[in-house]
Amino acid sequence: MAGKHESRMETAKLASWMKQSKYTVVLTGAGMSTESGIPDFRSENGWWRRIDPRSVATKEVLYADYTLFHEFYSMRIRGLTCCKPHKGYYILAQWEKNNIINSIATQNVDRFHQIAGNHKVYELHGCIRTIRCDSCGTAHAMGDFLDGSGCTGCGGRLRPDVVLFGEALPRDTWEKAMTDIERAELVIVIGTSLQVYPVNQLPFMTRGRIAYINNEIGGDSHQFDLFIKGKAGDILCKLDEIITS
Ligand code: BV8
Repeated sequence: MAGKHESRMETAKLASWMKQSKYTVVLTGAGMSTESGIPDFRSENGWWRRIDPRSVATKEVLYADYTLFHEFYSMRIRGLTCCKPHKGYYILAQWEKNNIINSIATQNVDRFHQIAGNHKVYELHGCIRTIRCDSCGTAHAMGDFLDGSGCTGCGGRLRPDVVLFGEALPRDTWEKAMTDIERAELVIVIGTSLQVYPVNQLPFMTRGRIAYINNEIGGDSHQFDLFIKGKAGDILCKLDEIITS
């Protein structure tokens, strides 16, 4: 794996690409939030290691085992209350403000990008902070979900506005993210194993370069023009130092 020195070279190279690029899009996954204390899904202490994704985040479980579904999402929602965006998130917000990046497409549902100040954020897998009735779609307060209430209108099951396995991604959001990525000169992929379809196809739709910042290389690194092994927060700080120096 790249040693310290190589990572520094790669980081300098990415910084130069960012300076040249007129249209840069960032794609983030759960690895962007682990430094904020939120477990990711598939690395050592990720959620899914202990709970198989397809056994919980699905429509089937929502109807076949609401207790499990409710327990899993309540735990994740409560886990959010003591976490906040780390420095890397604020760097991305500063980069949007300074037109260094154009937009962020994220698989994350914690809304940390918006909390840190980014405005053009495509939530490809929805948001865990808002609740709706799965039958009639009526929005409900978080408290209604956490205390296990049913829909006040139709008695249906309440659920977070996340995209469950087997559900389609929000069409408009997907289209916008795809259009941005297609026209991008540079796509920076941060903290994702790229194992979930169809988001794992997104980076490769670009006409531009693809840089991958991750703790580990999941697939083969040849798919990317540049791979920087490291923690999202650290690498974003180093990139920002170079760009703003
Ligand atoms: C759809 C819900 C069609 C919200 C999530 C068989 C083969 C191929 C595909 C399929 C298949 N069977 C089914 C499918 C399709 C399925 C899929 O892809 N399954 C996978 C698991 C095989 N996809 C779907 O069902 C999608 N819908 O296809 O619909 C359709 C079309 C029309 C009409 C109807 C249907 C829906 C996918 C969305 C599922 N929802 N979550 C929630 O509970 O959160 S997915 C879940 O995984 C999260 O959203 C998460 O974001 C996402 C992706 O995971 P990552 O973000 O990549 O996280 P992961 O832990 O995997 O990786 C983190 C990485 O970061 C690691 O590499 C780690 O090393 C690194 N890291 C950690 N810390 C750091 C770090 N790197 C840097 N710094 C750090 N500090």
